[in-house]
Amino acid sequence: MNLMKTLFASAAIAVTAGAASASVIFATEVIDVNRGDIHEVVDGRDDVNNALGKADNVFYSMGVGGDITLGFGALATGDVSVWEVTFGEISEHVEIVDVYAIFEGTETKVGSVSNDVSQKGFALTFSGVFDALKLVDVSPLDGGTKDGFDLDAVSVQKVPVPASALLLLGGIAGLGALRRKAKKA
Ligand SMILES: [Ca+2]
Ligand SMILES: [Ca+2]
Ligand SMILES: [Ca+2]
Repeated sequence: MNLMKTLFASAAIAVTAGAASASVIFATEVIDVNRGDIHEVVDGRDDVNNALGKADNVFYSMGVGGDITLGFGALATGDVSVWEVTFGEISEHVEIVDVYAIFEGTETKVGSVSNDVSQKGFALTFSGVFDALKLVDVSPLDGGTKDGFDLDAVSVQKVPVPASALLLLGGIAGLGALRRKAKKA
């Protein structure tokens, strides 16, 4: 096996291993926010910081048609999990968000999350890499919502190191491992 083939083969192994050991991280910053016109101001539900960190039942009400863009302090990939809070009968307060992954300004739709499945977190599968997530409230006006999607928390998978560095490091480390293996055999 020549050097380049060895590098690519071991880099592929490193990427697979990196994905398997990806760690869950929660939103750390609000990059942008536009609260929807239809909303209430009660009990601190207008505090955007309630959407940061782990799910704690304290939430930010997005307002109908509102959006929020969140950062995670690292490059991220899926799964994307979203927690919502609804008090009372969920079927009487239908609330939905569309979720978009943003990488260097380009948006890709990840999927939609409704409040009937996300009270204990709902995971959307997504394999792309992104540096921010945008959630857009698309709650139906006739669904009984008063202030749109009530966002408690969002988690993603951290991409261990910048992909290019991972490829290079993985290739070098893998080469050493292959050499050691070859000596043993
Ligand atoms: Ca709710
Ligand atoms: Ca609400
Ligand atoms: Ca919260």
